[in-house]
Amino acid sequence: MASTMRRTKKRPGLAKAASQFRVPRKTLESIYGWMVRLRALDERMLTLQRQGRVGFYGSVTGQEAVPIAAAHAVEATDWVFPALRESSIMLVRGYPLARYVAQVFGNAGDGQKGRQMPSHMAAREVNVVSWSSCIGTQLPQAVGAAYAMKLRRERKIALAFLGDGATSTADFHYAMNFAAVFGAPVVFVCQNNHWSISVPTKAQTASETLAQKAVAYGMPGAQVDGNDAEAVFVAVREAAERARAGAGPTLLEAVTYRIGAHSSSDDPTRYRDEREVAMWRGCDPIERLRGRLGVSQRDAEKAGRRAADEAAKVVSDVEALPMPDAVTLFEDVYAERPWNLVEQQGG
Ligand SMILES: Cc1ncc(C[n+]2csc(CCOP(=O)(O)OP(=O)(O)O)c2C)c(N)n1
Ligand SMILES: [Mg+2]
Repeated sequence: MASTMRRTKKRPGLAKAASQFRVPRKTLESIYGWMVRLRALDERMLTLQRQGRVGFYGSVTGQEAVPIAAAHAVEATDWVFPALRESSIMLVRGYPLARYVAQVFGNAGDGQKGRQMPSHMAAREVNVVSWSSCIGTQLPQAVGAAYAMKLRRERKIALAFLGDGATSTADFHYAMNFAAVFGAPVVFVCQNNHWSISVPTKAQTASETLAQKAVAYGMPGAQVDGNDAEAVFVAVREAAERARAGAGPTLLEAVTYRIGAHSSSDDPTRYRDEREVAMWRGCDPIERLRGRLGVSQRDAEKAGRRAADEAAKVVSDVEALPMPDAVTLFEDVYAERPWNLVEQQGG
């Protein structure tokens, strides 16, 4: 029996901030600023949803370090395949906040013309692919895109996000397998936020960690503290550079916690213990980076207020926009519009 088992060369380890990359202070300050802005935006948008002004919203409260630090760790030309909580990478890449917020309203300011579910932002201009609500489907798509980049010798990578729940999908399996076998330049970042709606991670897998799943596929895997922005930056940067250099994929497990509800349609008080939430509030990633940077409480509050004002201003501007023009219904599907659509459109 032992002869059929091979000893694995690579063991998942904990990526530490003190690695070969020193994260410049300016980068950490930028990460901090974006995390503060994202938290304020989420608070504003969730309030709007509760007031019935937008239909749905998914916040990332408590998990800001992962998307924001990852966005800083890769090149803007790398392609991002988000799971549920990484749309903010678009903002870091320069996508206008008003256009981003308009997506939630689905109005005339929305680059997606009101066609996607609220909170499912995407834009080709910033290399962020549209995400689908179907868990895990982005993973084989990311691997396929990454493999194409390799064949074209582009030296670009795909950054593919997933939640802990997505590790139970078939898509996860064949994405991981294909990526390792074909050496696709992809970095998988699994946000283990301890819950898949009401299913806790321990009921999701019998593996000790999610990172160790990488070993079986033959790629490096590492667990990283997902509430430590600096550690996330280092881990993603290292994995991205390895992929870029032709050394293949990596699975990172960012251990974090979803402080809020799964989405605006969820009530987590029905399935989880508030003491657990309180414990994780004490590991807040923004507070952590504030301490690391030595930002005073007063300056932090000022930055929070500035971010809240910015979110409120953008929301009031965007909410005043009309619905998308009905004629946009006819756009983007056909290169040459068939006669019956031309007729319906009114010539
Ligand atoms: C294939 C599939 N199964 C089930 C669902 C319903 N569903 C939506 S979100 C979700 C939980 C996802 O959890 P996780 O991957 O941990 O991401 P998180 O929401 O925690 O960020 C589930 C089960 C779905 N959308 N798609
Ligand atoms: Mg989860």
